[in-house]
Order: sequence, then structure tokens, then C-alpha cells
Amino acid sequence: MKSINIFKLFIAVMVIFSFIAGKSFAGDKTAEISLPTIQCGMCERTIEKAINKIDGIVDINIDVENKKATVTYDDTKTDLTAIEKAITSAGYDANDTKANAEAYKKLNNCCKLPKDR
Ligand SMILES: [Cu+2]
Repeated sequence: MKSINIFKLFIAVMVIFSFIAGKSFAGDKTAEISLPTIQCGMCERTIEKAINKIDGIVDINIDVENKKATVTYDDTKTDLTAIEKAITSAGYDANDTKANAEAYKKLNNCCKLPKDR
């Protein structure tokens, strides 16, 4: 009888462990971020560098032509707001959040909106 109880306990521990392991995988989230003001390959590198500084970034894919970024991140370490903030601090609009004006002023001419060049 006692050995059955130990077996049950073992199963219970295994279930808990697999739940914890599953949860850490479930922490990876992918978000699509619209980049309405991106202009060129230099912007791409600037934005990529800014996002990469955040702890918990798993993957970044920037599409200049379609003006968007696809970012995979560990949502136990960071969130969409932090990623948007990194982009706006680098001088670019991210979704509905406007670029930091000072950072935008410092961008190369080719990275500014045509009307500001
Ligand atoms: Cu640019």
C-alpha cells in the first residue's frame, strides 16, 4: 500500500515539474510593431541595436519595405511597452507612440521623413 502512495507522489511531482517547464517555454511571445517612420537600411540597424539592448529579446526581424518589426521576446523579462520605448527613444515612431523629438533630430538626414530633410 505504501509503495503505491510513493508512486502517486512521484507522478504528482512530475506533473508539477512539467508544468513549470512548459510555462518557461510559454514565456516567448511574438509581437508585430508598426514602424511608420522607418526610411532605410540605416534605420533598420539603429532600431535593431536599440531593441537588442533589452534583456529578454529572442529574435528581431525588421521589414523596411512594409515598415514593421516582428519581435520575439521572453514575456517574463520584458514587454511590448519596453520595446516600443526603445524604438521611440532611438528616434522612431512605434505603433501609436511618437518618436522622442531629440533623438529624431539627431538622426541622419536619410533617416528622417522626406519633409524634414
Ligand atoms: Cu534610415
